[in-house]
Amino acid sequence: MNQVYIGLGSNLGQSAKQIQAACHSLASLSETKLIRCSSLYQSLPMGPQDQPNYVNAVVLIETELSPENLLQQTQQIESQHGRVRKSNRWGPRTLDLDILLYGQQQLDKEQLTIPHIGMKQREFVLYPLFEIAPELILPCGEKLSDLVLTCPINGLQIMSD
Ligand code: ROI
Repeated sequence: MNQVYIGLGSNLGQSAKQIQAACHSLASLSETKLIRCSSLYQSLPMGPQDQPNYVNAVVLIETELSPENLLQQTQQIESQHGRVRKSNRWGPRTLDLDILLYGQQQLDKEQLTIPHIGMKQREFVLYPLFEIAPELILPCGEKLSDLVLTCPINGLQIMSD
């Protein structure tokens, strides 16, 4: 079993519902168990500011799917949830699923880089991840708790439901 952390984000449509539905979809993947879900967080857009705030979360799954196979599955979930891939890389989206960590593996392929590029600087990844895995050590050897300490919170807020 591989422990895999996935980041979820949405800033179009009913974002909180999208994220919750995506968790259910992840839970029902073959050879996969949903282990833990963070709270939902509201975050300010990184990148162009003329887009709505985001809802973000992080989940832990255990899976036998390979990284490539899991990527296919997460992309399928994205399109089932109305994601339209646009050339505008940093634009708004109904659902974004990012494979953040796949066990201690490091992977650098055209389609897939693990650990996810940029995760170490993103408060909307680090804080939800810390909520569900406070003891985590990244494949580079850095402690998640150290990264969180040096990452500005930038308006990130836990959403109450
Ligand atoms: N900004 C926030 N706050 N949350 C995201 O999930 C997110 N995703 C993105 C970009 C456009 C980089 N900005 C984001 O892809």
